[in-house]
Amino acid sequence: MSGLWYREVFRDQLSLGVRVERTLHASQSEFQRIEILDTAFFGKMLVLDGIFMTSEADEHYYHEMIVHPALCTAERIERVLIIGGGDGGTAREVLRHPGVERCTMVEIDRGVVEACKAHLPEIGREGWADPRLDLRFEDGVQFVKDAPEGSFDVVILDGSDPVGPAEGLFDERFYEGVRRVLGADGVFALQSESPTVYEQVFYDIQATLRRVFGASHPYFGSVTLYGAGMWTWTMTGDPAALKPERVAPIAEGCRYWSPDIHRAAFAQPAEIQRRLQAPASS
Ligand code: SPD
Repeated sequence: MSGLWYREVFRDQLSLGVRVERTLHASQSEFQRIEILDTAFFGKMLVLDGIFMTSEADEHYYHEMIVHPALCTAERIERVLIIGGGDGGTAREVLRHPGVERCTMVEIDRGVVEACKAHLPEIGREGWADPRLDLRFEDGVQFVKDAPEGSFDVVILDGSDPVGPAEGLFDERFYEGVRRVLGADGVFALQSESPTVYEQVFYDIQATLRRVFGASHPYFGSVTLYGAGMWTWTMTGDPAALKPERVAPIAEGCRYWSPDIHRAAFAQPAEIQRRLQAPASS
């Protein structure tokens, strides 16, 4: 055996461990502990406060799924806002859409972006240099409060788990702010956790989106790094509104997302469907 094991622990009940070859970066920012590890299994990976965020080996499952369902269905996509997403993977996928004129990315922690640009450039790639990227180091909750009504077409929330600096991003008032900054047909898409490991968070997100936006469409997939089997994302727009002219320029370059995966991903597991359809689901 060589190297050390790094473990993410879920709810003090379960853990996922990976053997680490080398630590490429470790620092403590104003907000969190930032680590970039080199591993044989996942390649390089980003860890924030002990929570596995993204890895070279499986980042495409997550980033393609948080971006393309919304961007291939929304009525307009010229003005996209990303909250979080400090590794750059979400911005990279957004900027593959030629119809995006400006992608504003609001990341609270400059340290995450700097560490990823220096040690994990394989995630953000050419997105970092795209002139359409407007990168700001600010608190996403405050940014949304201050942004003018109807100033974005799509908002993507690429946050961490609901602990630490990401906690406010799971709050109903924040969702109300997102609704305000979106135009009438705007779409909100977000990572909505594991329905097994973070079961209540998943159902709370659905209930809150329904109250605030009148709709929530969860979709399902898996991301090995998140150690939870099934993973979910959710959007408020109509999943059936796939636009062929949006799909055409990006489909070839996708490793996971495709129109078939898109349609399949919105099929709800029976028990989740029953619970979401129950009158006062929470
Ligand atoms: N359990 C970890 C969930 C992390 C979701 N965000 C990942 C950020 C990747 N850009």
